[in-house]
Amino acid sequence: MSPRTLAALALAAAQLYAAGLAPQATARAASTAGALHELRERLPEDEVLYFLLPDRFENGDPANDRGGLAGGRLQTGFDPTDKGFFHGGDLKGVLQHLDYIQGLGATAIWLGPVFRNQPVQGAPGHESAGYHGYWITDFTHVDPHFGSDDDLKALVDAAHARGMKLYMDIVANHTADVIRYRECPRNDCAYRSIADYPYTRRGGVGGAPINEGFRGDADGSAANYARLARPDWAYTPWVPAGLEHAKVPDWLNDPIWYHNRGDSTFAGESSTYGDFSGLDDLMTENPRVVQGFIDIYGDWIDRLGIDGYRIDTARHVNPEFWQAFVPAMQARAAARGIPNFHIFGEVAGDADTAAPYAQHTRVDRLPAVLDFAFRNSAVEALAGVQGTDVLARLYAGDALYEGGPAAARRLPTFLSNHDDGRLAFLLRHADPKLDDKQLLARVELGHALLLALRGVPTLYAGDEQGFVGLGRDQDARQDQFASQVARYNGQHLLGTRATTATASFATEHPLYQLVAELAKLRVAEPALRRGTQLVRASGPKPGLFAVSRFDPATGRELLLAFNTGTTPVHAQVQVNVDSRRFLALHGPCPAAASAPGSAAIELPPLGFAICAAAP
Ligand SMILES: [Ca+2]
Ligand SMILES: [Ca+2]
Ligand SMILES: [Ca+2]
Repeated sequence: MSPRTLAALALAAAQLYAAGLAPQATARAASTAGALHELRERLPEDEVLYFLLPDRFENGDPANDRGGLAGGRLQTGFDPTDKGFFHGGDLKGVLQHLDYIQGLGATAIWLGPVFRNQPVQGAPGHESAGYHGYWITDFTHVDPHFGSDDDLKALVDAAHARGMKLYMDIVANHTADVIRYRECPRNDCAYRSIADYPYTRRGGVGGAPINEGFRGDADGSAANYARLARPDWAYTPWVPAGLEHAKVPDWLNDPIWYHNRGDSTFAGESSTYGDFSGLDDLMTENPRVVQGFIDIYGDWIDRLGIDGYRIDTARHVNPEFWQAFVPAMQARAAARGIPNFHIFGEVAGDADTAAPYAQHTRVDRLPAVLDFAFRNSAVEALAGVQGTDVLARLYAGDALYEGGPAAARRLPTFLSNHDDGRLAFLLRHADPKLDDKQLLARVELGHALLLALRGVPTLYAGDEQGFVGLGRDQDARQDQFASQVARYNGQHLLGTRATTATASFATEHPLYQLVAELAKLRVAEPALRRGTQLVRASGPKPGLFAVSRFDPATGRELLLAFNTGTTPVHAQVQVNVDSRRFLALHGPCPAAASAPGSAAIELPPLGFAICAAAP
């Protein structure tokens, strides 16, 4: 019996079970309570994540498309023909497609940020909208473009009732761009350093004394920060008329809680103290700011009973903030009956090895970071610009994470995202000669790596429908409901004749089918979720990459073999001497070991196999 048949039978049994209970309200309530109990017990590494931006997923309520605002697109932010504006997707739309998401094998949703945003930002002629959710003004309510707080509660409850978790996407580094500086009418202030513009002088070392007695951020006490009275050490911040109370909670409207040093160059000191393209950079060293965000995000845990937080721009916040914030969120969740609340930070980077990311699990004490090292290594291996040893080096670095390889199993791994582009785009960019069929084969192999290797597989909505994209950022944020963006709709999708001009929720799409098969296999096999991983074969050229993963309870070996090359692989791969026979869970597996401790692996170009060993 193929794993796909097994998974289908299991799903059918679950549906029959649910149908049988449906008429009986008490039984249904018991079933819902059971689903909640079961999901609360699951560990972060047990999940398969599905990441979506609500604006781009499904429009469940056209009445909220303009967010309750009047006027044109520069007032409402709504223009479904422009890739930089709101398109109409919302929380009711996500609710409508929970079957689709669960059918894909996802067990948890990472929802892009849904807090109320400044609808439109940018210099005249360069405006775009807060459809992505990262320009927050009100941290305590859902943006009306996405629906209401009650819609979010309904979505969380519906996900929980079917055993799925929901992770929210949060920001503590910055708010929307509301604060301006008198010195820069075009809102393009260069960064001014602490050495050149100390906190205790007005506008530079020769300026008038201000904030007398402030000892700088080396002293994190409330008493020290109480001496910080004037925010004009580097620039003269001001808030435009009408926006004096744009931010909620109201304390956020005072410039004293911000760095006010101009735009980050993303290097040196400015990486944590500078404004991210004008976004107001919070003074996250200040204990008032720390407590303010503990209150804000603790409250969402209390209100909704959500299952985790993805932290945006985590690397641009000082480590001491996370050292206080993370344990506070974990304690809040534990008190709410959520023992396995997951927290992972976005530490973006180009490196394909662990060190630049792992330091944030040791210094900042973030429990996990998004695994950019996996993404970069996988793209290099799949593009053929590196041998499979890039993957071996990646996993050797698991020792660097706080908690070592066990902690590495909790890193959300991914191939595509909304900022850095989709896998299919990156592979086509690396080799523009690849045709759709060749590209699809590599994207399929990529998803096999994602779903079978260590880490928490994180699917980016639309990849399972063959979305490619024409670049990064807005060009990687195609609509899954019928799009009106000509640039999106002009592109071929992989594995289908459809384009994004029609809705993309086809469960028969080959990528949807493959992901569903492998995600369900992962859920069924503890070795793929919680098992240790041992690299068995890698090399300096494209070709064989093999690992073994071991069931944490029984020690049973699963041999995983991948061919990143375009010629067949014939190789002997080391296995445990007790692994004498093999059952194919996917792809071609040998029936038996060739000799104790060695199995013959045969893979077609870009093929892969998952083989379960038996004595
Ligand atoms: Ca809508
Ligand atoms: Ca600003
Ligand atoms: Ca910052």
